[in-house]
Amino acid sequence: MKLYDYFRSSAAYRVRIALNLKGLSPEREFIHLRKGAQRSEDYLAVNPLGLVPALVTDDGAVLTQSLAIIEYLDETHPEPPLLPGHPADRARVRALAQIVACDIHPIDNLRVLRYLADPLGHDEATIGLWFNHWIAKGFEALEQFLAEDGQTGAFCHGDAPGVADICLVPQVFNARRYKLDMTPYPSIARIFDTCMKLEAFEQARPEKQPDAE
Ligand SMILES: N[C@@H](CCC(=O)N[C@@H](CS)C(=O)NCC(=O)O)C(=O)O
Repeated sequence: MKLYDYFRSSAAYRVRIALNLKGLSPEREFIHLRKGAQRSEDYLAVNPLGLVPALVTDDGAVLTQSLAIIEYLDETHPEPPLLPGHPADRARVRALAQIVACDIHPIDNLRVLRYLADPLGHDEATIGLWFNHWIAKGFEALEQFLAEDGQTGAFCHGDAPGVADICLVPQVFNARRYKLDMTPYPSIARIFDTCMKLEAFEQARPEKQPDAE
């Protein structure tokens, strides 16, 4: 297996956590997003989206989209499971994960932030406001779902880490980078702290990656 990765990519961070939870260590190639390597001819031949992560399976299939990759890993390496057994529970976990992966992350992506700067002409402070505004909007809802549902345990769903936690942790890293006040989100902060006590999350953090700057 080979993972196309970048230390600061939160979508790649999700996949790194899932790989660690499954005890898998694929070969890795680092795509320097700030230098534009995601738009190189070589990488676009792997992933025409020009985004990381991408995972090449042992059979040579190229998988894209972090959540699709994580579900592939979960189906091919079922232990420990990253989704619960009951369909309604799986839907809950996927919904929590998608608050981050579909509603927050895409509008705070590097290419969006760059477009806000050029050609739209917004300065760094305004772009910081945009970034945190959309995280706060998503976190308000996520916090409510977590705080008000008895199915929330030590982690987003029960007492074992799963797909929702895998999405939550990298998004909290992004929020911290832009100094978002986390006090309105005590459940998110508590689950983040619980996750970071696990080696799978800790070893996948951006600063611990070989390409970290
Ligand atoms: N929906 C995709 C998002 C992937 C994505 O947006 N990756 C970001 C890094 S977190 C990226 O490659 N950005 C490069 C760019 O914006 O040019 C997934 O979940 O894998």
